Amino acid sequence: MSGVDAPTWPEEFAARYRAAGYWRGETFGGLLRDRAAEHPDRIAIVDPGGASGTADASGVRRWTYGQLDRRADRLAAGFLARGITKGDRVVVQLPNIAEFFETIFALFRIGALPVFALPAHRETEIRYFCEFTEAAAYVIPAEHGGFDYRDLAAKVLAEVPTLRHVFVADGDPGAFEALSDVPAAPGPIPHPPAPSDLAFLQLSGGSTGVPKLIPRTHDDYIYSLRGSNELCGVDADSVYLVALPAAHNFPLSSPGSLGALHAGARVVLCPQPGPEVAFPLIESEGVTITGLVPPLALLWTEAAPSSAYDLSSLDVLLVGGAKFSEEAARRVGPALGCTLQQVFGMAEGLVNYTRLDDPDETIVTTQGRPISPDDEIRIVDDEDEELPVGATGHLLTRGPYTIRGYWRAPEHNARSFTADGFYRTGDVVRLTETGHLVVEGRAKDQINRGGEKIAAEEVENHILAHPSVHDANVVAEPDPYLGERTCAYVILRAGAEPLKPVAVKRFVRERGLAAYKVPDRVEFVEAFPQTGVGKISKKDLRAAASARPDSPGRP
Ligand code: OOB
Repeated sequence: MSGVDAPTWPEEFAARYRAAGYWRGETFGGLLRDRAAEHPDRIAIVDPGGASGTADASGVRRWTYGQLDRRADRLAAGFLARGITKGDRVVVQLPNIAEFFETIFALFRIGALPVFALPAHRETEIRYFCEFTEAAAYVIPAEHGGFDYRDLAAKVLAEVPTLRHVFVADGDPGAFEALSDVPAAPGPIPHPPAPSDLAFLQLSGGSTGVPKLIPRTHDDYIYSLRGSNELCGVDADSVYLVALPAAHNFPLSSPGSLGALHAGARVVLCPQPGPEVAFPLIESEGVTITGLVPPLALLWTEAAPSSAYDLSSLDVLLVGGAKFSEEAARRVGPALGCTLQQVFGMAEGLVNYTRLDDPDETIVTTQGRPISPDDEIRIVDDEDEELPVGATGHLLTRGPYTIRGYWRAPEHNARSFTADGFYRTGDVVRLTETGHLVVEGRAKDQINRGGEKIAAEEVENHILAHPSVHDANVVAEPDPYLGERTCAYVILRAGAEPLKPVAVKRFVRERGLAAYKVPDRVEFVEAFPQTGVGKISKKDLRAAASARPDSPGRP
């Protein structure tokens, strides 16, 4: 991997990770080729949506490993013919449809880098991803969830000079090119990526004004897949249900769809994560494993006992992305008849799992332990001093699949990584006697809204753009379903027209921000609480939000 766009592992670490057998010199293009050669006729992808192309009588599309491999080859040739080459960035914003996999494997093969946007992102985020990465292309569905992505693409295309292509993967392409028109006869790939090259850019949850981009290599990510498969019991007979948005790191790699494809297993795409859509698919496709954020795990747990569907194929339910309460965790096994596996991971790297054979108490009370014996964990105080085992402090980590820096962000990297390369996770944790981590809180200025991460500063900046607003602070408040929701405290300008909360929400939404970032509650105040040295005290604001008499999270 080139050190130009992001810091990489020093050679002594890289050598160690290779010698230990973590980095085995595999690429994503190669792994699909290998699986297709081993068992071309096994089913790789099941897309129940029947979006387009070959569907069986029920509208379900099934692609074998051989078909996925050939489709990726042909699409790779088509991308090359359109001048998309190694190192080019391509913003991929697709829902859970089969074309997501065809697209990313085609890009992996030619060494172009998918930038994993989420379907919820809107103009502000997409324009930023395209501009910042100088993207050459943008891949969208025509419509999804009642939103027309072609309108969004037209705006972004007009604003971002590097953007040369918009490909529409599903539905009427309108003014753009249909992805299905791109494939061409495969030929030699001029500069195939090396295992140490970047494979893609993942998005950080972030705590700053704009999201950071996470550069992951073939070698490091594939190691995390292999390690995850082993710990989650994924093998060629597994059936993984992608219930969360496919591009997110959790359903992508923990062990996720890519872990399943690495194992030669079957990936079933779930268009909606609610029980009414997921449960029938679990029954009809014999799903064995899936991953959910806590609010969805709660819904599934509540729905399962009275469900008419047979969920007995489900062996493992992974829950992560946000803290899963002990009480909720205890209910999963009895309600769903499967093993709960807690996962505490991050797109920057480190992933912790409870082990399938851990005692029940460990499974319900901890967030697991790292994948790798070479995942280094430090728990430190505010001065970076190591704390005694069992004490609660800041989690720092370094290891064979944790990045050494964000992409093109040297100033931010100086703050987010220690001089010796540990990533400052922003999580506040403690270690149990058994070596399991318990997440106790968070030091980063972020709201974790049921697993969806919101950087307070990003939302504050948008509220501050309102002409009547003097100052704004966004904090988390407890929510019984989501765990946390957002509350914006706003000071209006002296003499400004009084505003209603709904006007602030509308203003933020109309600035083209993903809906999950729009504040759940807006409160107008005269002043913000201050710390002893006159800084605004977010701690006091959070306490105020939690203590409101009508706060839904109040016990
Ligand atoms: C996953 O990845 P991201 O990048 O969206 O968010 C990472 C952050 C962590 O730093 C932590 O603050 C929080 O999400 N988090 C948890 C958690 N899992 C993630 N906080 C408490 N308990 C948990 N179990 O969210 C992610 C990536 C891979 C696998 C699973 C989750």
